[in-house]
Amino acid sequence: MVTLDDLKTPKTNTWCPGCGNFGILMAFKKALIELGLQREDVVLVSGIGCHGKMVNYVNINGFHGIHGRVIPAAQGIKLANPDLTVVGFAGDADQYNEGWGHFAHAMRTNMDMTLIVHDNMVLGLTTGQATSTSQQGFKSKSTPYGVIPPMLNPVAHALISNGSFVARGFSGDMFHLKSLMVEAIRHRGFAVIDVFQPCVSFNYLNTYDWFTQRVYKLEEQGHDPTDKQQALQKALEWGDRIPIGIFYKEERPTYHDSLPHVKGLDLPKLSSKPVDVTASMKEMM
Ligand SMILES: Cc1ncc(C[n+]2csc(CCOP(=O)(O)OP(=O)(O)O)c2C)c(N)n1
Ligand code: SF4
Ligand SMILES: [Mg+2]
Repeated sequence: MVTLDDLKTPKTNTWCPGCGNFGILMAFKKALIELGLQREDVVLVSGIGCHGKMVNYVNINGFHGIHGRVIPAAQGIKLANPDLTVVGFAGDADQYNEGWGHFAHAMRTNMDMTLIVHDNMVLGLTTGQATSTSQQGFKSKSTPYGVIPPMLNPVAHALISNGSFVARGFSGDMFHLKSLMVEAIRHRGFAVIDVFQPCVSFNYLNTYDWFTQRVYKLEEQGHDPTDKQQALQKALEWGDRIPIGIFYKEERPTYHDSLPHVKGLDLPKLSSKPVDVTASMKEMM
């Protein structure tokens, strides 16, 4: 059984003191322990940004990809070895700006993996520019007079793109977030959790206090996570009260279930002996 000590790495943590990323990191480690997963069976894929350093702080397999491309890298890993548990960690700019195109298609495709988005509603690593989830009026280095367009709603988009598991968490409520991660990783299919993650250095609007005063748990309000219409209505709520929890989940065939011919072609199970391709080459000539 994996322990917190096993999951430690020798890397020095360089996140700002009080950053919401700490809650996500601890929730993930606790989720791995609760799930009883072995370190060698899990792969963490991250993008570029403060969130991307997750790969340095959890002692499991890791792949630090490029900005906006967490999903394709994670999908490639899962395709090559479907026995692995693959968890992607992306930033809001990473996933909802540069990697936006991948988001909707990942929902439809329903590959069996988890995506966790550190949604601090700002570009953290590049020192505080506005992003697509920044609120209208948010003043930043790139928007000194305030953000003009309305913010993007990732939860609603995930639902209308046929996401099979759509949730939202808050890093200030680590135990609740841990339970969402456990459910998401157990889910057969593509699971996404958008996580409110206060950036204490560059987002003075959406702070711990701001979220704490607003968030409420869907499961405490009798929400039915199998009702898509209700989920969509809840996803559109924003203001004095903002829901967190599981908006929607459904069981449906995963990408691998729908591709019987790739079953048994997992790379680690294939022989590494040289194959004679002369006959195939002749056929093509
Ligand atoms: C292809 C590419 N485009 C842009 C950048 C510059 N860049 C580095 S981090 C970053 C944004 C980080 O913001 P976010 O994804 O929200 O992560 P955070 O730092 O807030 O965790 C950008 C635009 C890059 N490194 N690579
Ligand atoms: S800049 Fe913001 S997101 Fe990045 S480590 Fe500091 S507090 Fe966290
Ligand atoms: Mg960000």
